Amino acid sequence: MTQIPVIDPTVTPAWEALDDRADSFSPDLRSWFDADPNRAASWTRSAADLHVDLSKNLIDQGILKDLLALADQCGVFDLRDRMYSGEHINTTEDRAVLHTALRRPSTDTLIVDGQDAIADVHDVLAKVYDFAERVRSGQWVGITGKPVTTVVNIGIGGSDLGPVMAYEALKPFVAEGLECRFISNIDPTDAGETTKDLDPETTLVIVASKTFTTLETITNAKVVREWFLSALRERGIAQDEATTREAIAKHFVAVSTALDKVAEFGIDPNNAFGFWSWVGGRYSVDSAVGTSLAIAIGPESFAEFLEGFHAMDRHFAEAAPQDNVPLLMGLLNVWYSNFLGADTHAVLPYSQYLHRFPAYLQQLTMESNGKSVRRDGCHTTYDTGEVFWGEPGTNGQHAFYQLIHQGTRLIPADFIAFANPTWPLRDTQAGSDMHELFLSNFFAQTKALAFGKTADEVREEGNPEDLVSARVFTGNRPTTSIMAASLTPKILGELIALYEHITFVEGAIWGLDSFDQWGVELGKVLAKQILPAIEGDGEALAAQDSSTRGLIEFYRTNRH
Ligand code: G6Q
Repeated sequence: MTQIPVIDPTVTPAWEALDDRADSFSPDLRSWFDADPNRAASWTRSAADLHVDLSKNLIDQGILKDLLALADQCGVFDLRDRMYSGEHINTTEDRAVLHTALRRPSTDTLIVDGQDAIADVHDVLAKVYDFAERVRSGQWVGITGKPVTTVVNIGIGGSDLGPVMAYEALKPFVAEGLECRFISNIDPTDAGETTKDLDPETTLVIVASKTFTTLETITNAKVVREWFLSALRERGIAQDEATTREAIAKHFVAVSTALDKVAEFGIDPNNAFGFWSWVGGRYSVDSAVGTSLAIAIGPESFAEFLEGFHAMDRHFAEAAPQDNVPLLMGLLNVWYSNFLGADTHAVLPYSQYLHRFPAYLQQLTMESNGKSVRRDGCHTTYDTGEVFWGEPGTNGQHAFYQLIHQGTRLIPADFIAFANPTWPLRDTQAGSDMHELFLSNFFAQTKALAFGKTADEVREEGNPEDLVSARVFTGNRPTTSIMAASLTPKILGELIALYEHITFVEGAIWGLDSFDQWGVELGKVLAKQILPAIEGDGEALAAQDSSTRGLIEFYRTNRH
């Protein structure tokens, strides 16, 4: 098994230096900006096509120097290189971590466990692209000869959050006449609502599951197959075994690493797209798990999406530490979490298309770094894994921004915006460009958070003295502004890879295996054990603790 040196970050000289700095730290963004007219320029970086302004963070050159030393002393660069080269850095599962291989050009070679991973990736990509093209062109038809108009992706967690987020983000690139829907929850509402107005003759179902054993996904897949066949039968279609098999073959495909289980389910393995154990679920949107997206936006746009990831991968691998944006953003998160007491981190996209991006990042960051045991089995003595959360601007401004501006907690926030709108709408009466109204909020919010409003400024506005303190904004609320020209497939790939690598950096500092997810397991096992109690098995009910038993009894009494 690969041995990864584990360093307790708290005993490094850099950690001690940062601790000392934090003790006497009194940030003052107003005076820092006044004293240094170049502050914005000197803290702004480019990463692929992203323009990243770090200047409104609570950081100075001394802190930067210590944070970079911390990365070095914790072995971040060594671990990054091991990841890229295919070493088994997911030590608890003894697996390579190679999402970066999913987006490398076909001319590259990377031998992992005796197999060329890049060649494998491009074989599957070619199959996905060919399939996507056939669906899009109408060459792939259903059992009654009709082309596909709706793709239903059934998956959960990593097999859902990425595809649905990217589909929503790239709606303007979706082919006309095609729609994707997503079923993830085992709450029957999800399958019920998603299929209720669907035409089975024009529906293509993608069952996406790495393991093909996930209860939610397999149950939803069976339920949707049932709906599909009975809807066809009501129309006099698929009445015998042969046509039933043909209907399933034409309307159900799978994405999985377990092709034997796909066949057991009844899906033709020829209609299955594989991936590999070295792709973690939450790092899989750019593998065959993105097949629904590839159909929706087409192979050309999907290839651009992958190019975006790759551009950010190269930046993370090649940019000098002081210019390396994922490294800097990951280190800032460590600074805020471990030295300044931040518990959460907001991600606030000024783009309605990115409305699922915070939810996607919640899985990426919290499933990766929500851990309290290091690779060496020792408990951490420091905090890890901030709570990531957010909503698109400007909606959040009228909801929870109050707490970010004037609350007692430190909440570092990433603001994301694009120079060009997809919808160039105007308020003709006021003569204003809507996108400019929108972006004025983006610029205003980070300014207000950084610089606040002093008591004297409040007084100068003519406010009565007894209201002054309530209207003061302390400022010094840290933000990072990320901008790009437009939200394209390539830019989306860059953004996702940026956060993948930020997550990597934090996990590496904290000594965690960011690529396992044992915390997901316990609930899965217990749910299976509890089901008989719900179904009426007295012995299983008696075996429960008193609270769980009481809740199940309430359920059994009230279920009609
Ligand atoms: C992601 C996790 C988890 C996983 C789901 C679905 O990193 O492993 O969210 O993606 O549990 O698993 P399957 O794809 O195997 O159904």
